[in-house]
Amino acid sequence: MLVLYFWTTDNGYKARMGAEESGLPYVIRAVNIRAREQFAPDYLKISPGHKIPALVDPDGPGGGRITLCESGAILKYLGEKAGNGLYPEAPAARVKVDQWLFYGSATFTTLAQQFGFFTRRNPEDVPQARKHYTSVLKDMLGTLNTHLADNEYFAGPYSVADISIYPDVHLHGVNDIGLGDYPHVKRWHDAIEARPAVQRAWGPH
Ligand SMILES: N[C@@H](CCC(=O)N[C@@H](CS)C(=O)NCC(=O)O)C(=O)O
Repeated sequence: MLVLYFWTTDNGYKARMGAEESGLPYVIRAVNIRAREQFAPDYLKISPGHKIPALVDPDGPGGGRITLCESGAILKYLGEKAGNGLYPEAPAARVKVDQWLFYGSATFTTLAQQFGFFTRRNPEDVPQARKHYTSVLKDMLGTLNTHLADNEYFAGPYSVADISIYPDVHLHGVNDIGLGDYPHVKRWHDAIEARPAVQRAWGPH
């Protein structure tokens, strides 16, 4: 049985959405990062950079146990293991899924987290940083909106690429900025939000 190390953050929800969409049996182990549980020596063996999410598969490729951190790598692993189209098999289809999967992991979430820090969590108000990251997030939402004007999902059918972008649109786009200026992002967000697997992933754990 897969074990997903999870906490209720954007990256945590990516992995949980991937697990739910995969249809593979899994259990959740909560790692409370506010209580610094990510620094437990046993957990560091799975996630050397003390981050959630992480995944352990006792039945990995070749039948051996594998451990994995980084939400993008976890999404790709789950998609490949599930073989249900979440991560496509055709090399040509993978090219664009990879592009948007990496955009979600490396660009969108990383910068959206800075927005979250300077608008929500930093006890000191730093107006210049707040203004900068608000403008960065709006610019990225504009990029997403332009792409989604001509595409139902980011890279062909619904895939791990969409999952890697969804949580920060849900958390910061919907709640902080609002999607009124980004109608195509709203259409895409609402379609994903309605998926039963996504409802389960964002539900109680
Ligand atoms: N690039 C990583 C980032 C993971 C990450 O930033 N995790 C945060 C929560 S969203 C974390 O565990 N922080 C705790 C820490 O750094 O000690 C991914 O996509 O999984």
